[in-house]
Amino acid sequence: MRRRFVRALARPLALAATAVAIPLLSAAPAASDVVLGGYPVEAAQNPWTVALSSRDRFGRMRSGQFCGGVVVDPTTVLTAAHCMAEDVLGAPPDRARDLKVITGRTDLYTDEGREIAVRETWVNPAYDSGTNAGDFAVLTLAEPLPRTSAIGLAGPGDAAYRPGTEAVITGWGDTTGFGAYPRRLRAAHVHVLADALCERAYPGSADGKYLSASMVCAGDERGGRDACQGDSGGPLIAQGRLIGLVSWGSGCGRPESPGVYTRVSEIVRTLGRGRTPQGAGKTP
Ligand code: 4AZ
Repeated sequence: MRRRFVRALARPLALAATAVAIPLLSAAPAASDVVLGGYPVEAAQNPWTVALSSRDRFGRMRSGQFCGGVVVDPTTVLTAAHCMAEDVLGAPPDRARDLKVITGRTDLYTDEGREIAVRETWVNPAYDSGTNAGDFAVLTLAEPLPRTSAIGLAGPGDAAYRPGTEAVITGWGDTTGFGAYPRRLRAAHVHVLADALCERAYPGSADGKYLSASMVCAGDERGGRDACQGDSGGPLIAQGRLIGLVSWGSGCGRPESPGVYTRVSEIVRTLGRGRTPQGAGKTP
């Protein structure tokens, strides 16, 4: 997944213009369904969904967007640990000088909303890039966002994890699996899937290994609706609570390869043990 993600880095630069001028959507069978299977939404209606930006690394065109994030407290954003990798940022996160969080910007080609500097980054030291377990990081913002932008976190045993629960993902990621990065924020409806489905799909390979203690399986059993490159770190929300962060998967939108999300209840458990900077992990 990290390799795929890194491959995706060059693509937004090369294809952002193409994606708009000649929608690759028309070339992709699953396109009408898509994040993959999605539909356009407004940032104002999803104030907890933020874009992570580095124009130095990803260019100016799409505001430098390269990952998603979730506001969980006025000064705290959760994202994926793999978004903070040195091969993504070009430097350790504390030296990625132009790393910003963008809020309230539906269309990445505009300057609407706010760009906020990241004061501190904390990457889960237990993140395992082999299995992808523990794929989360905590960003502390230099300026606070309104409390109403934050979403509550699912804790251990939360009913929203029951398989079959409806959930929604949001992001500016690839809408086709072929590098069509949209200008505007999109959402897609998926379902929480049984751990057994992901255990079967991901018993352990170069992509990762599904571990139910720290990951959530979600998608569409028929395929089509899924998160994809560029959505990483963004939210999986069910019953009004954050249950997952977009993390990995094999391809995008394939029925036999569901999306894998970092299990938020496990983040809560980890942060609750006081392994993070001050403020991180508090439920809003
Ligand atoms: C990625 O590489 C990625 N289909 C994110 C989500 C999924 C696959 C890959 C899930 O960032």
